[in-house]
Amino acid sequence: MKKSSIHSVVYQIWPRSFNDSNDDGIGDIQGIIQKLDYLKYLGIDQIWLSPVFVSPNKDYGYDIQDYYNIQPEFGSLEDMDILISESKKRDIKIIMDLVANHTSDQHPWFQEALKDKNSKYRDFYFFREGKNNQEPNNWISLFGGSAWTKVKNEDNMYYLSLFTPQQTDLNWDNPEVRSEIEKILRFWLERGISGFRMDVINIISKKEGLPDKNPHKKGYQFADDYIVSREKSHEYIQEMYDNVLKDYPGLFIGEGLLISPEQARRYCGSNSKELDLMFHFDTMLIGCGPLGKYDFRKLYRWSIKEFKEIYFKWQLASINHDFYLGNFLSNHDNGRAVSRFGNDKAFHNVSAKALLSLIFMSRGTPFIYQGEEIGMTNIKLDVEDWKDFEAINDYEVLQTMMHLPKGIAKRVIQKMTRDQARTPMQWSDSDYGGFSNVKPWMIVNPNYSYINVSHQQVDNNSILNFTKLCIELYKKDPCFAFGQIEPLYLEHKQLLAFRRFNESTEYVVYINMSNKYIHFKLNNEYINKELVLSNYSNPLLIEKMIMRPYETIVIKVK
Ligand code: TEU
Ligand code: CA
Repeated sequence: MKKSSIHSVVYQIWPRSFNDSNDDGIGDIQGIIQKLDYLKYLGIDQIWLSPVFVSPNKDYGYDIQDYYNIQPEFGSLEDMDILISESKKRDIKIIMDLVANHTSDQHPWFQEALKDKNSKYRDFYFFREGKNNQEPNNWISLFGGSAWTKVKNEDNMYYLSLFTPQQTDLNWDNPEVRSEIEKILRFWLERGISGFRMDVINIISKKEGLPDKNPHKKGYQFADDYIVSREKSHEYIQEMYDNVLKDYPGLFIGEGLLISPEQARRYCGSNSKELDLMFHFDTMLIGCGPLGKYDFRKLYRWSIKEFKEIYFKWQLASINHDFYLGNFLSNHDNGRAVSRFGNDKAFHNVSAKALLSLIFMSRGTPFIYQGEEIGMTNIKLDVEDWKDFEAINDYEVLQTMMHLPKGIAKRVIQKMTRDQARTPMQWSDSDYGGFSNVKPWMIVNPNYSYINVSHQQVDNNSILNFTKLCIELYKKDPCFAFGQIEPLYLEHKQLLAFRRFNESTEYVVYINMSNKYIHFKLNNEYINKELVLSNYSNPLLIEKMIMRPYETIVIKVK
């Protein structure tokens, strides 16, 4: 376990929408370099860079065609080297995104496999014959529809692609595939990056023989335990650790699709020889039906009670199972946190701050996503504005397979589409939010005129300045990253509260998650203690405590 990397603040950049340096409407690496001073001023320690490798953009970089070169629209290898060295000068580390469950169908390995049935690359992937004029099995793609795509010009032949049909699943059972992945890791680590976020790393192994899931059921089935956290996945990650990761001091984070705390311990517990941190997605799936984010049966209604349950389940599990979590409420796959869990209208400022305070006061490593530090919000996106394959595909699937009327299907997608997270970063109130001098590849949220970095830099009361305070507080005391956590007021319907402590220090955190005034009795001991964080002016610490909508306070008890 690497204490210094875990006790650090990570800022996620989705490069396409971060900053455009050369006026083509697309964010790029030089654009990131231009903003390094801003990131330094914020106080972050590490950048997690969503994929910047050559990609045909079927899944905006998560479909990689060449792992050793940079996407030309983002720049060149030289630009990447400059980014690494300029970041180093500012004491900022770079974590790249390893997408190795699948490659793009344009990757030379896959192209070779298509061209020549006898090529060794055929076994880099899953090519299988269909059964009874149907796909080889009944697995569903995580983006809807069958997980199999028919090979053109070949009879009855399919390949496996658990995401888009252009993201072809790699066969990790093939040792040559694994050594190619290790080569990629070493190449970038030697170039000076300090770690990897590993895309869907817990589904790299698939059940032997690729059998039907729930064969008696009709329709495509989620393969579930046939792909998630199989024993072999652990084996392969351990091999990667032995051969590469253990030689580098950086941070290796796994993206866990449907993981349990017991599995998290195996992936990243303090005795694990696999990774350093894990993300879980339970909070992101709150209010969704059992089929996931486009399962609208619960109408995305969620309660603070459920939110608290998930929160404490994982925070306590991280202690009981001896691992650390990557704590986040936003990323490139989910709508904006303030729009979902806060109130982006009447309480925009305070609710954005309340949510940020939760991320930073939690046990583990805080991750913030570009724009979260200024409280960027969701936007009403028309069908023409959608850029994401998942949104476009699931719009069809919802109508044809789930028989939803068009209007409802549209509302479901609008609410949950990943495009919400991908509108350009709002730097200033000049045209296109200062992201670019030309019309960007994607619509800019019109609220850039008042939600933007330059306004917030000069406003003491801004979300941006609050984020800076949270970062300082988190970094100053390792108690936040590593200390114990004890829930308080578990039964309270609006209040999310807990104690954070170790041998030497102790804090109490109170967050009103609602838009109402709430009341509770404050422990007498805390009344004269130091208030170290608050999102309203003049909070009073009194026994008959009243908290205003989305008020958050942190008291240093010891
Ligand atoms: O996401 C994996 C994942 O779990 C997705 O299915 C996620 O649930 C989905 O985006 C929800 O809408 C990772 C990446 O973060 C995502 O951007 C990629 O599209 C995906 O893997 C495939 O590489
Ligand atoms: Ca550009």
